[in-house]
Amino acid sequence: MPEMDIGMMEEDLRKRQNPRRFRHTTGVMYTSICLAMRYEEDLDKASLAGLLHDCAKQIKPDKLLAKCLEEDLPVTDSERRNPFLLHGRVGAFLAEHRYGVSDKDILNAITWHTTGRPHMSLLEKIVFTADYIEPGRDQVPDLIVLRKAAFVDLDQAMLMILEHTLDYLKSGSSEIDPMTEETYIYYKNIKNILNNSQ
Ligand code: DGI
Ligand code: FE
Ligand code: FE
Repeated sequence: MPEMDIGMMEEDLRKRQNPRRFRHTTGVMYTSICLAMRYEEDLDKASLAGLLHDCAKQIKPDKLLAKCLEEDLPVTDSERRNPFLLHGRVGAFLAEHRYGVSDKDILNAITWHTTGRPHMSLLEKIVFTADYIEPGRDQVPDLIVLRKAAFVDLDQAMLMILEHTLDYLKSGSSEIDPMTEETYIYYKNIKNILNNSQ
């Protein structure tokens, strides 16, 4: 396993990603750090997870699927039809085997950053949210409200992001992955339970 510090990983990604994607990558890293400060998550874990979350994004969808089959990584029917969704899973594989990351929470945050999943850890929610609100993101509705919400109530921000994503997917012809839908229902229920108990 290679010995790499985070600075070396950043330099490696700068070479592999186009400038726009690399800017997004560092945007997600710093936004994850900010959220980690707010919610008292480990800053080093947030830096690594944010930096590496899209480390497989530049790989073409057919190659992502091939890599999963080659390495025996799980692939759902929906992912087989929409293999770009696998950039999280392959990203986690590369984080472990190319960059030497062994922390399961970091690897899970990378794996689940696109669809989310029910019962996400704090770090998983931080990376999922940072991916959506980082400073370079545009063309997203309600960004001002969403950015503020992320620093007030992370589960509320999760719900808003999932709502936006589902609206966006329904307005086009993209297939909704069952995990995105499940995650949405999970966070909607969390908010309902909390609201009803107040
Ligand atoms: O990799 P990024 O572009 O930074 O962000 P991401 O990994 O969250 O991917 C965002 C894209 O993924 C966006 O175009 C919406 C899409 N997406 C999220 N959930 C689903 C989905 N696409 C499909 N087909 N199905 C989903 O459930
Ligand atoms: Fe991504
Ligand atoms: Fe991203």
